[in-house]
Amino acid sequence: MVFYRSVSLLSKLKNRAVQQHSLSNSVRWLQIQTSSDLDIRSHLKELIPEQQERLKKIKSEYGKVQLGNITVDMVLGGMRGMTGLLWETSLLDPDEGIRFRGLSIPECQKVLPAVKPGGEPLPEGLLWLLLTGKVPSKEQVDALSSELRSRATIPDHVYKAIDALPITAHPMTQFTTGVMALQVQSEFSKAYENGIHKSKYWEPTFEDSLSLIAQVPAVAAYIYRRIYKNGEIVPANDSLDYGGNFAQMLGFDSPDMQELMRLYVTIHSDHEGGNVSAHTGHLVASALSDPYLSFAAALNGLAGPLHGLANQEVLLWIKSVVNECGENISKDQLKDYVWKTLNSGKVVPGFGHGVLRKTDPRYMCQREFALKHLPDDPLFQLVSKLYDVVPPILTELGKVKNPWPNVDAHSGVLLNYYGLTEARYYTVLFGVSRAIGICSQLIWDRALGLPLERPKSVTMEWLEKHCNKSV
Ligand code: NMX
Ligand code: MLT
Repeated sequence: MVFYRSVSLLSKLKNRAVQQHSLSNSVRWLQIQTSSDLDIRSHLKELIPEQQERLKKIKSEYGKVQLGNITVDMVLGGMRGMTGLLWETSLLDPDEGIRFRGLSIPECQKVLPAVKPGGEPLPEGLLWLLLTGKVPSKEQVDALSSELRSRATIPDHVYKAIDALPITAHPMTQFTTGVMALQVQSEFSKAYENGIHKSKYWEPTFEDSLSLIAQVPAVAAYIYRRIYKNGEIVPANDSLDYGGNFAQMLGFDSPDMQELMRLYVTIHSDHEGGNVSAHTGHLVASALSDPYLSFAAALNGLAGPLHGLANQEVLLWIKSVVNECGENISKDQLKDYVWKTLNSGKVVPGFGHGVLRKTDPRYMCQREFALKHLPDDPLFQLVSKLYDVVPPILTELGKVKNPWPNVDAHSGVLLNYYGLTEARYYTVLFGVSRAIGICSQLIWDRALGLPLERPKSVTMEWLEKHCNKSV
């Protein structure tokens, strides 16, 4: 009997292993269920020396290989196209979009464990993937879920720090304040004060990162309930997973909204290293600032309208379209509205990107979610019309490098449909998700011993002199 069970388990594991291999060679697949196999720390302990050796080899063998020429345009143009950062957890292809440790979003939807078959991926599974490069089993994801739950209690002073702000303060200001208040518990900063050896930096960074990831949903939910629901707090439900519980604490218990939150948190988590929030987190952490300080800095970048705040801007803009022209606006009226926005010196929020040159796959998977769950929603139909109307107009402008929609063009109408209608809050949701990507990389920053980030800057005078010499 035991023999048959083992054979069937082995064949199941083999099938999954074959499936994994065909998806990506960069994702390793280990499925031996021992108790330490369920503990993500033991995986990291095993992986770190191997990856340190890999980095050493790259440095010694390829240290002098050129990765491209730096032009004046790049220096003046926000370093676009300049390769300058190491970021292990994800890589962005301009045409294909994001891959998390080698896996595209549709691949993650296929292989990461879900609550029910065919359901949306569990964000804890993505966290496991980002940290280890391996697709976890459901048991490993459950173990990580319960580890996160065990770290999720928020000290009272955090609520007091948030309560000290006026209720009218922007939700992102309240969120960053909450994260800064959590910082007093940092294991890394205590360990540093006590003289920890640099080879051990990753360990308290791991502790801080996991606690931070565990705690941000409760802080974010507190802010939502404080501002919009008269401060009536909804307690956590410990039988739920990370994404489901976050929806629950916000006050939404419908299974579809829980699924949306799982998808939302998974797809917003990481977008390689150069985006404003990830880069800021990485830069600040390179000074050995702890994960709380680094992530709070990252959130301040996310709060900018060209970055994460765009999700708020999109829904407000869509609602202004509806206010002025009604839900059944024609494509011609919509064109006029887009031109009016552009002619008043504003951007069309939710369109364009610093790296992507095609429709963002994060937009596409949200569109698929909408087609499945809310095909007749009038705001979804408006978003679909914008998909037809905006790109040709932006192309006509002649200067926009990517006229296609990004992740923020779609998220608001999905949240709005399930009752989370307060657009000013949306960037906080993005921030909760981004903790997963930024903190995963911070652990690797310390494990790999990455140095202080300090690029060279120059003046206009320096550029003029240098360029005069070169012609
Ligand atoms: N609407 C109007 N103009 C635009 C747009 C847009 N959606 N996108 C780019 N442009 C303009 C841009 O402002 C710039 O104009 P100028 O030369 O007069 O300064 C010109 O086109 C060239 O910009 P690009 O090189 O195409 O884009 P860049 O890499 O500089 O910026 C964004 C990327 C994302 C900041 C830009 O496309 C944008 O402002 N989009 C709207 C805001 C948005 O959706 N941001 C969210 C990005 C995703 N996220 O979550 O972070
Ligand atoms: C992100 O998710 O960070 C945005 O798409 C912006 C970027 O990648 O630059």
